[in-house]
Amino acid sequence: MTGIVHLGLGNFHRAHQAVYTAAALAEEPGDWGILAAASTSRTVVSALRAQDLRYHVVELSPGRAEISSPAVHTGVLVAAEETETLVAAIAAADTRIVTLTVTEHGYSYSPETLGLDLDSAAVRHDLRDVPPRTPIGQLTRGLQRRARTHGHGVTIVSCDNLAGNGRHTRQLVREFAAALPDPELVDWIDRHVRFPNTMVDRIVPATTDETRRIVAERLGVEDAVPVPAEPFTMWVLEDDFARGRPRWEAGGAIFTGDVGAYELLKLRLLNGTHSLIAYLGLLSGAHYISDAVARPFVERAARRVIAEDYLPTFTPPEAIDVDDYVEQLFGRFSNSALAHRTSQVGSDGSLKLPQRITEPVLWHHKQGRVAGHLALTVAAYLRCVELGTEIRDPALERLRPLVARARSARELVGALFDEGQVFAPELADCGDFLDRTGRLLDILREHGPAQAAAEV
Ligand code: CS2
Repeated sequence: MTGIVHLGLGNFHRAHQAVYTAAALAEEPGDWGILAAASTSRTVVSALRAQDLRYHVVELSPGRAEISSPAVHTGVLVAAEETETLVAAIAAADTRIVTLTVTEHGYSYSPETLGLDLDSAAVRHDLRDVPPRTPIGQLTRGLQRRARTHGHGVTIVSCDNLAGNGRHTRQLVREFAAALPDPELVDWIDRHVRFPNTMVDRIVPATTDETRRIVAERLGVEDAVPVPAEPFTMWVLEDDFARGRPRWEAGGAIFTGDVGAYELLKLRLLNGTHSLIAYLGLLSGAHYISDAVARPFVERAARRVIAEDYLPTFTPPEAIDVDDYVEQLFGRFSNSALAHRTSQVGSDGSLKLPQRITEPVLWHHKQGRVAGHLALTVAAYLRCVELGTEIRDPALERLRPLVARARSARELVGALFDEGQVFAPELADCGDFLDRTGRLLDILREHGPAQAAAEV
């Protein structure tokens, strides 16, 4: 029976929460089947329906592939086409948890204020009495229906790389609810809905023909949508659930009050460093993260951004040995079997970078220091934008005119921070950081990434 509704049926969900839920149910059976919604794409939904909702996770490391098949889905659907079914499922009394992997893009917040982007066409659309298109609209409409029908509480678990993801989701849902003509809804949400913070971690690239080939060769079955993943996996959650949860500990999940420390550890050391590796890799012709980090200048820059710019800015969780964690990270980045594309990690930089670098840049600025490798991260991102490398990014249309207009690298950096609607306005006041970013962009233009990294 369905106990969990999931928004965001991408590879990450299928190699992360689904795997933990399968382990939990194997140890302690319960009504925790997952109904998973893709936002607009039919590809995975049609394939899974044709395969009786079964698929394989292929754990890859050089010379090794371990295959498993988590059988936890009770249904799949396309949110854009079956919105009523989705809202009804979120509202169903049997649904006790709603999980989300909709990426930074899916939360409809303004990058400048982090509040709900009430000016966006999608949010304005969803506030009318119509089938909602945004995940925040779908969630809130589902909650509204719960409040008006049976009134049972529910837990919403964000599994995306946002700082304070539970707290942030709660804020966005409350803001959406407050904008509806329903004066009691915010109060109902406050009393009945929990939003635990979580840290999720597993490198899960896109499916390739090679992934399909491994499954066919090993098991003799055709799986159109297997998921490649690294062996490493981690899930850390606050144990704050309104109506129970699966025994995710069975899959290794950690429940702690200290999720914030894990979140910063991961968002900065893994994700922040990943972005730098991806942009330096793209600028030096590396298609894969493992190829990028194999370049000595990229590895050096990655080690320095961790040691000099990220590590000083937070206190790691007590249970973690940071040196081991960092060594393990480089092992993970170097996993060539994953074929993790630099363009995939480099995509959506306008949404990812603010989550990864804003607080650290401000932290160093307050100490009177410029975080040089964070400046390099932004400069390399801008260089990819101006060269038109193969990254997808919703801000590209907005940024291209700034690129065309700017007469110097420093002017372009100023325009990005002032008018780009990418970073929080406080960053525009970090003049030394902007100067350094401009200087590094100049070096990237004239001498390329290795020279820029050498001159940070
Ligand atoms: C990556 C993440 O694409 C990206 O930005 O940094 O998807 C990363 O692979 C995961 O967060 C790992 O848990």
